[in-house]
Amino acid sequence: MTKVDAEPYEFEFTLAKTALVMIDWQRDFVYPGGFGESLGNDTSKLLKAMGPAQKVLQQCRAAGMFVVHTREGHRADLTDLPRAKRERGNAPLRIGDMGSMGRLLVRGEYGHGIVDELAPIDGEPVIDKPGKGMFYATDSDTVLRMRGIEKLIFTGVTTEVCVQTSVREANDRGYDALVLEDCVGSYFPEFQEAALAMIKAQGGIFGWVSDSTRFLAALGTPGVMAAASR
Ligand code: TIU
Repeated sequence: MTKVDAEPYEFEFTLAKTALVMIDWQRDFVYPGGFGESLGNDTSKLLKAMGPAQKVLQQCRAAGMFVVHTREGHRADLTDLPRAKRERGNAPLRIGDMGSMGRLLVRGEYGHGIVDELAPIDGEPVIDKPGKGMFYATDSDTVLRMRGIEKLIFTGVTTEVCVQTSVREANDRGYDALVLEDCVGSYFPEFQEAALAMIKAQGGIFGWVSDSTRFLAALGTPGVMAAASR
């Protein structure tokens, strides 16, 4: 059992029953010219979480942890796009419209893809989701349960939208969630803070919060860890 220093108290996990979840690290959110910017956001605000998330991804891979990635997006014909999601707001460009990285939030477009730094490798499922949460209208629960996964460690964007929605969905499905605060990014610093506070309040009503430094210290040097578990 590995113990991570976290709030509201230590998060315990065993490697074989834990997955690293990389939420929506897509160009559409992180770079100018995509969906995030079309909503009026400053995409540069998300970049600082990418370095720590990359370090966590590399170390989890080295340790042999199961890794899953998600992408928010829609079919090219937009038949899975609710009217409300397309029409709400007054964005100049909407989902399905052409931006500088291709059609916004449409599967297969360059902007819909995951950034090179965090790109999935063989053996890491990529879950395409039409909504904000990773469980709604996806096979996330099946993929995780087939592997016996009980605990989820989250990085991704944005903290209070797709990460928090996924954490809440995971909580209702019986998973324990740990969010690494320097590995999740928001366009709004005040929402980042509030979202993390909500997750760990009331004795961990939705889960735990820690950071990459404390998590990686607990994970240890992968070689040592693998030897210890033999
Ligand atoms: N707008 C915003 O903050 N986020 C999203 O629309 N999707 C995700 O968080 N992935």
